[in-house]
Amino acid sequence: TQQRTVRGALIGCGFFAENQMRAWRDLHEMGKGVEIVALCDRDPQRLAYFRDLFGVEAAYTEAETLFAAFAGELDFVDIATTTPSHAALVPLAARHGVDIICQKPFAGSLENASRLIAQCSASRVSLGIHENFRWQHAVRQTIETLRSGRIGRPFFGRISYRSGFDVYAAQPYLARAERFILEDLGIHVLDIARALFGEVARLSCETTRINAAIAGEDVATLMLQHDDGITSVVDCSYATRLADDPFPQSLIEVDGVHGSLRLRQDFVLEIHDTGGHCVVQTVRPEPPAWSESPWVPIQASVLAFQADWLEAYRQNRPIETRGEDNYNTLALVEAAYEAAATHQSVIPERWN
Ligand code: NAD
Ligand code: 89Y
Repeated sequence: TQQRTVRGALIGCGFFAENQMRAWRDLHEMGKGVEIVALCDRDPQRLAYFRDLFGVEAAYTEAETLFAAFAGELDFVDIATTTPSHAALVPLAARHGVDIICQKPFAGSLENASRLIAQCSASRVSLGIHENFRWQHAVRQTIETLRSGRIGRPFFGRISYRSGFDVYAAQPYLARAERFILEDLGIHVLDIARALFGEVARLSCETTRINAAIAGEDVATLMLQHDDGITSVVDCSYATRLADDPFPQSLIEVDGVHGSLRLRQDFVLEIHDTGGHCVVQTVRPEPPAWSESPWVPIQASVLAFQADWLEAYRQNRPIETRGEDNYNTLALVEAAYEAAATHQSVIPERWN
């Protein structure tokens, strides 16, 4: 039987949303039954650019107008705007009864996040956060190998993201943000830490700024103590000069009681056992036709995240990175800023 087409609207036609639109179009062309039928951006030039690029005629500069025009005709909204708009757009979508995907960093504060999660729940709409790094193929393979039990119970982990890539060119707001690497990028790496090792009981963090031309911190080093007794180190930098810059790869080490995992640069996953043997797997992402270097792992993960969201929608199951789950990742970011300011370890808040 033919499955019903799931109809969505995109709000925010900026730099990153282009990936999201291309991924929705791929899913449509794969016969997955999903379509973006309306667009919104408060900037008429960005709106016109997306309308022409993706051939979506219904285009609005105000989200209210879009929802009024499509009353009862939308299944979901994909909110791809930056954080300050979430507090107004999420309740607006919830009031119109549509399921919601919202970009990270969600909501801007734990208080806002908590309120928006409650409003979505009261309106009986799902809230999924576009947290795609745990959907990067190499990261996912590492998570699944660990979860398979192949190296036994883990006791140590390190997730390392060090680059000197000029992220400010495409995302100039990052150079102006008082909070930079932890909120923009560390949030993803901390989410990978949760996906690998579970919730965090306490953490410590030190930060610094190397690039004098930006407002926030561009280096952060954290130590996390997880509920299950695992210790992990998360380290992030956008000030690291390397001839073979790994942007945007996260490199991962996990030591378990029966072996170790090493996710090396360029998509090599090593699985070491207790006998001194090592199996080497290539975990390179399948590049979408529209992907371009060096963004391929992220672009492929956008497609993987949205494919999972669509499957979850059809199966009526929650996605991994639903609002309540993402609250605990946001809480790690908040705790990290507090730990860096006080030089004390901090117990992160947790969704109850
Ligand atoms: P951007 O500034 O290029 O795009 C945002 C767009 O939203 C702009 O065109 C702006 O006009 C529009 N907008 C803002 N508020 C609006 C409102 N109330 N109504 C309608 N339109 C509105 O930003 P970007 O670089 O595309 O980033 C967007 C978000 O995506 C950020 O939160 C960023 O952190 C996130 N991001 C995620 C990833 C990832 O891998 N998940 C990667 C890059 C960026
Ligand atoms: O905004 C960031 C993200 O979410 O992934 C990488 C990025 O584009 C720059 O740090």
